[in-house]
Amino acid sequence: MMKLVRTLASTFVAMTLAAAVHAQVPAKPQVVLLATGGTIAGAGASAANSATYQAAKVPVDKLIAGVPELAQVAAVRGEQVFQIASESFTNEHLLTLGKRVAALARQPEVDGIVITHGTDTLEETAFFLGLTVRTDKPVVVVGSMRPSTALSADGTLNLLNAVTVASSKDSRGKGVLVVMNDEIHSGRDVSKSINIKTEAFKSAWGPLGMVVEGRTYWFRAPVKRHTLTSEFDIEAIKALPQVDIAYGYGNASDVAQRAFVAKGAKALIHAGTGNGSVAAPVVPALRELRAQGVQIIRSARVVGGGFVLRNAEQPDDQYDWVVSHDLNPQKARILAMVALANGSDSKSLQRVFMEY
Ligand code: DAS
Repeated sequence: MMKLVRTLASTFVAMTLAAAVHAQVPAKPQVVLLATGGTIAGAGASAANSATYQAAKVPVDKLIAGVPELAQVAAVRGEQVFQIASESFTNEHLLTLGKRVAALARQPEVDGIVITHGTDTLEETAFFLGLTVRTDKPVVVVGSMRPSTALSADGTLNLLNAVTVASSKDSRGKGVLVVMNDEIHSGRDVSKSINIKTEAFKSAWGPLGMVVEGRTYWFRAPVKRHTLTSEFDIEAIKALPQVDIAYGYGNASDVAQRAFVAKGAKALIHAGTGNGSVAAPVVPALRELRAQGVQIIRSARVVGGGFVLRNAEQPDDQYDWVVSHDLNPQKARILAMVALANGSDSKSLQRVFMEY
């Protein structure tokens, strides 16, 4: 009898101690990893292949298994949303991904979301999510410039850093973030600026911070509207309108612009030379297309660090055109699609380009 009492007592003490220890160890953040493909899931024929490889090969569970250190940062579970190279993203892919991110963000037990993504259009997806997903939880988009099979592959550390940022409370409320090469960027500002180096992503106004050895270091916060301060909501978007981009250059004609509209474009982004300049032979076509109800948005092919000034190179007030402010052509396309899906006319479109 005494033996039974002693056994029960020691069991009770052991359970109480375990509960006490468990209570002291804070529960790990719950992070969901949504995999879409890209180089971070890529594989090359040999370790020497840092730029020749096939993107979108490695499945999400292998991505997670490839970085055991993730488990020290967060409880990570994966979903394979797509398995594609990101140059092939469509508007439908954006909507599907955005709705999944929003659904996960609404789940109380989810603390952060990481999206692995090809680097080619990563900046477009990150901006789109920042405009349309109503959450202050960290949403972090991450990719890599080298496949996991290459010497000095960058994907594993990028993924660990992305989960670290997604697990950090101080990442909340900063909009959708992009983590690449130890830097934390705003999804709005960042662009792939170099096509073949690991230091490929630059923000026109600089990164927001850095993540180094498991810690985040912040130096600034976004001032433009995003996520919870956005008037746009992914749940209200049924479809995104066709918006196309036409480059400006010497000897340019209006063939592309007319062809885009003939195929259903509802807005044209002019990737102009200099300050969004429009070549003389192209102006009449843009004015004609505007009169047909197509929105005309002047952006610039010039890489970041400035902005297109309204009524400077063209009489935008007279023509009822819009300027993209500091947004490059590919970012301007994303914002134009979201704003038009929300019913913006040219007046509200210009307001939107100044506020987001
Ligand atoms: N093709 C590129 C893409 O999927 C590969 C990459 O850099 O991620 O965006």
